[in-house]
Amino acid sequence: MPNSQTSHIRINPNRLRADFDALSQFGATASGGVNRPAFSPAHLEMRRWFHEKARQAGLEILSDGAGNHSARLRCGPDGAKYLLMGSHLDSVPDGGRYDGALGVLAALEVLRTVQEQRLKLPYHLEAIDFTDEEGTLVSFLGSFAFCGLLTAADLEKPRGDPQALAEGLQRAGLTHESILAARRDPAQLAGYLELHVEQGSRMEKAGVQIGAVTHIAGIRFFRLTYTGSPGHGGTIPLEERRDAAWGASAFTLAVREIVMGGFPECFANVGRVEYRPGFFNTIPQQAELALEFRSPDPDQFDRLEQALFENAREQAQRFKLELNIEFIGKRDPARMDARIVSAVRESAAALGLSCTSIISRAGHDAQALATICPTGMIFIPSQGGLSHSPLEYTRWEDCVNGANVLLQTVLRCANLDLSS
Ligand code: HGY
Ligand code: MN
Ligand code: MN
Repeated sequence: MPNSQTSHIRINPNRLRADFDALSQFGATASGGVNRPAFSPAHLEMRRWFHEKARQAGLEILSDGAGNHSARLRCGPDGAKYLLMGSHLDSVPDGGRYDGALGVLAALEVLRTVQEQRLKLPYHLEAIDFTDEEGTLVSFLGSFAFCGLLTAADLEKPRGDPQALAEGLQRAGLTHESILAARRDPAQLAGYLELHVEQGSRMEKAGVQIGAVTHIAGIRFFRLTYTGSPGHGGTIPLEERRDAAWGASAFTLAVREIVMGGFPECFANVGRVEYRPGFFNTIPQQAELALEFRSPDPDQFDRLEQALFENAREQAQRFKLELNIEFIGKRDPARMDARIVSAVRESAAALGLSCTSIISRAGHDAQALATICPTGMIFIPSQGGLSHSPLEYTRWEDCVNGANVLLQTVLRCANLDLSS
């Protein structure tokens, strides 16, 4: 498989479209995007919607202690493993409609298509929605717990607001204990496939329809705090100040120069700077920065980290500040399973679609799953490369192409012995 009997099978684009439009209403913003941080009321409501859709389709429903939930189709022999597909239904604040949601809905659509066609596969199928991929609370909370990678410290010192995490868990009826016990036995998994929008402009610029992801860049995130002295912003001579804002600002600009100057494959972002006390007329005593940086390559990652922190310390010295660097978390670079990458390429070719190998610069649940089972990702183009924005857009025909490549890859994986 696919053989002459299955290579013509396609997902139902109208049903997928209806689901996509319905889902885009949850947390819809006036600017055309969505706002559904993990465990927000809009996020929990859309999860009930997913649950209901799966139930209507006659699929089994499964939830775990980390809030990951799935629809399951038994289409393999008794005792078979599950081939998992999915992504995430949460969004960044004021995000776009496609990031994550499309992958979950396409997975559900593949299950319904296989069910309607009464196909028998060597594995069962499961469409999963992972919790908090975007990290408004912890980052990859669901997929890390699922893969046994989450630690108690990740929950005790989350990257988001601890109060928001506590309240969210309460709303969702989950606890730290239930999350840490959510690990799935990898022996039950045949593999993991994720369809996602590229979130960059490489595919659009190259005019290519499908991306077969070969690697996913790693992410490291840190909190840096510069501490100086408070004082009157209108009276203390500038050369006598210990102004934390100066250290933070000089470092932020240096981040740009370091990456652009020596790390062409890498990215870095200072996504938030908070000054304390934070008044017009008081010198900032403290500046706290949220820093993350990304690399597809472990060696470059270490060199970049060294270069960034060397500069951070230089700025502290220059402005007579103290500096505290706190490690918050990391997502290691991941390699996709070569057999699945080939299956994606072959599926695209069989559907008459152009395909390129591509490295994912964004993070995905797939990089957690790659640590426990054969994993692959399918990309489709993002218009203008925009994502984490209400302007995120992918042409509908590309979404349908992606879902069909997902379906045909699922069928093609039946010819692979993914257990070896
Ligand atoms: O941050 C990321 O790369 C992803 O969108 N969560
Ligand atoms: Mn995503
Ligand atoms: Mn995202």
